Amino acid sequence: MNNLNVSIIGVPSDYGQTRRGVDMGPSAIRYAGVVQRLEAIGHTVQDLGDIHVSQDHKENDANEKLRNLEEIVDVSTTLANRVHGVLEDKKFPLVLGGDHSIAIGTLAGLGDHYENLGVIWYDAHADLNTDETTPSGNIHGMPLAVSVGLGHERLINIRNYVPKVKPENVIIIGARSVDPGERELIKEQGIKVYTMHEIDRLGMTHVMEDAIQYLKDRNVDGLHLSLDLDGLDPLYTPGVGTPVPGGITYRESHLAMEMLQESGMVTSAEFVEVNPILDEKNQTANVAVELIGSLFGETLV
Ligand code: 4U7
Ligand code: MN
Ligand code: MN
Ligand code: MN
Repeated sequence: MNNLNVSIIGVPSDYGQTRRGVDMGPSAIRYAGVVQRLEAIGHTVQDLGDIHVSQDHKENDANEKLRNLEEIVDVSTTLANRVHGVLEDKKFPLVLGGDHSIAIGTLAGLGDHYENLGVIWYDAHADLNTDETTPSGNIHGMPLAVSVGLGHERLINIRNYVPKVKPENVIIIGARSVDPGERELIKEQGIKVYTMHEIDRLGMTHVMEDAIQYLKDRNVDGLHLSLDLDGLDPLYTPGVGTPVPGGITYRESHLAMEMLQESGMVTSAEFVEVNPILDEKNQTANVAVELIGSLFGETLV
């Protein structure tokens, strides 16, 4: 798959958390050369630009358990329709964030195009909080729960169907900061998780072989990669809002992307949480673009 038609969608939203700057993620990733990188591999790339995101940030949101709910419903709805349109045009959607709340929109645009979508959630966090369990009120900690149909009804009903993905078709990779409510959901919903423990113990090769086989056994007819740059150790990707030490290495991450490429299963992807204000010389956006290179078929020789 070295001649895909890739459509890039930027989502300059920081409404899912409280640190400004992650809205500049799409610019930082473009500046790091994403379009040229994909074209050099042989893909045809169309940059659709950024979707419209309002910029009226409130000082104090009345809704402490669902900060910026209205804005996030707006962004998600616009993004979902854009992503769905890209699929109907038979193109590969590549979404650039923005904080991880944007995945609510991405998955709402994908889920009704497939019968049995699979999702790989590459992240230090599980993003399985709801307005009832959230310790922060930040919606970027909720998108995976929302996508499996749990949480506020405004969020789960984007594009009017629930859920966007079956919980048993979801695999989390890289988890090392999981809240009590999220642990319960993982058990209750049967979500597959490879924490840092499994990555240390089995090695990334084994983890990815298992993950790919699991999704094949489940007969998924599409596979979305949602990659939060905080899945990597902050040593490699310091420009993220919620860094957690003890993360996935740079090489392990390339290996994971290369194995996903080899599987031929990935049908959409998003790269989120790049915050250039917290970064060092655009290092985090550069890593994002390098990983995109491996995911889309770049080889070393
Ligand atoms: B990210 C957190 F409490 N779980 O809900 C929360 F630790 O998209 C963090 O993965 C969420 O970066 C991190 O606020 C969301 C917290
Ligand atoms: Mn995340
Ligand atoms: Mn349709
Ligand atoms: Mn995270």
